[in-house]
Amino acid sequence: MPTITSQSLRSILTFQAIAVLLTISTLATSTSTASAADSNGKHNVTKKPNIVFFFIDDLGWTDVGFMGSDNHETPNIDRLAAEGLVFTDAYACAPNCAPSRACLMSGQYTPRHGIFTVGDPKRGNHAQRKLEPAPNKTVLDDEFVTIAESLHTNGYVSASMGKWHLGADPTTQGFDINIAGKEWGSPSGGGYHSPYNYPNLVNKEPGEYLTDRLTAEACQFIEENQDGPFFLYLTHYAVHTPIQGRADLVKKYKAKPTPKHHKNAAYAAMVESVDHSVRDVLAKLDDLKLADETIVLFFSDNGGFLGATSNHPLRGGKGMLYEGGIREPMIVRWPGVTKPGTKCQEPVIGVDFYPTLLEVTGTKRPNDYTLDGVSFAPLLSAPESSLDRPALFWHFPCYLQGSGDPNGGPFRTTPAGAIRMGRWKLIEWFETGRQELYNLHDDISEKHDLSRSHDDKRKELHDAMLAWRKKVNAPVPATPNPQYEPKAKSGSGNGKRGRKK
Ligand SMILES: [Ca+2]
Repeated sequence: MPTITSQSLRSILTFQAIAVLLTISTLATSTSTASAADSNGKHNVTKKPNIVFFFIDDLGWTDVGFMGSDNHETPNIDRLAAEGLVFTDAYACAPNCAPSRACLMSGQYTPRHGIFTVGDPKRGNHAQRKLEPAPNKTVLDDEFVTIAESLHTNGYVSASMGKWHLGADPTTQGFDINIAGKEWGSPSGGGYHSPYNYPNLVNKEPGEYLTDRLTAEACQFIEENQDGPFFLYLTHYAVHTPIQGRADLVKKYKAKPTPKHHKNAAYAAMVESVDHSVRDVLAKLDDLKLADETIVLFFSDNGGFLGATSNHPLRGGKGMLYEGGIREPMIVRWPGVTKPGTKCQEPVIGVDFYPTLLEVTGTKRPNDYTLDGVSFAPLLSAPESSLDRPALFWHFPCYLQGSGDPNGGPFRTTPAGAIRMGRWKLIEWFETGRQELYNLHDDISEKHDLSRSHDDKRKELHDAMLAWRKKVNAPVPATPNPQYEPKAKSGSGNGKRGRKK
């Protein structure tokens, strides 16, 4: 919980942000409306900023140039980073798609909405599972008040363009417009090249590339709603499998020397198409003179898929609670509030976006509704400050096929939970009770398990995780799987491979 001191600091920082905003609002040309306040009355916004949220699928922590990719060319994303604030310790709420998205949209951790994984929580050979995993939901229940529904109460027009994955149609969850979103977790409307069959997407040129088309739709939405305020959730299917890039870009990467880490030419092409999306949307904001009154966010839903990319220097990838599965590139650009070229090392996580967007837009919290995150709005103008939050949590009571188990088992993950507190991170494996403790400041690659040498710290984090699980009523698998056959367990896997989705 924030202390009185931090609340005071927060008020000061917020006041500074508002002062800057007041300055830029007098220069702006839009006519959108005035003044609102949150439930505490502490953040008066004189002008409602537009929100453009680039939410990329499966993008790894180092998949973009500004994060150190050794191959992917992303000059426009790099420009966005240079013009805004980069969060170095930003996390998805889960190591795979649906739960991460459910947390982002609902503002609540996984145990509260019950979307813990994608599809079947028993993914993998049943004879190799020691435990019965927790039941899983695949649809975000209507009772959850999404960020789009909240922003709607404040006059925002919102569009979801691309992957939804939380039900049949995002317009049932507060979005005014849905382009291409369904329950699908991958581009199931015909892949990345037209002719395809996505909701509300009429086929145009044969061979048209989906990422390009969603970008064009996004630009049209901005143009049509330029009087604002608008919330554009540009939730690209890219760079999720199938790995299909634009032919001209694939050719370009195939002609380049083979890099050490990011070797897949088609995947590199997919990343570059995302970069083109950022290029075109930023250009549209510039053309319409909206850049100064638009908050641009860039984030991803889980770590890079090891069948297609590397998250070096992070350990693991999509489907794991190691850093490679959950740590994300993240940028916020809000001219006049964020300072160009700044970085923030304060840990933030998917559930923080909801309260942040409420604060920066002056939108009221929904009545009697839990928000698990903390607004990172104070960090935008003061990135060296702290949110004074005790810890971040993950809860994944499910199995995912593909290797990555620290004991050499056949799963990317067995049921597990994790906590990050300051520089420390603890992972607990529910099958065995094994715990791993890492000091992320000294060991970002999670190579050195300190659980035995730092038992007091291990216990401190474990106790905090247990208290959190109790608070959110998190199910911990404990029932033995009657079909478990100990001899069925293979010894393959070293934490670096994961071929299956
Ligand atoms: Ca994903």
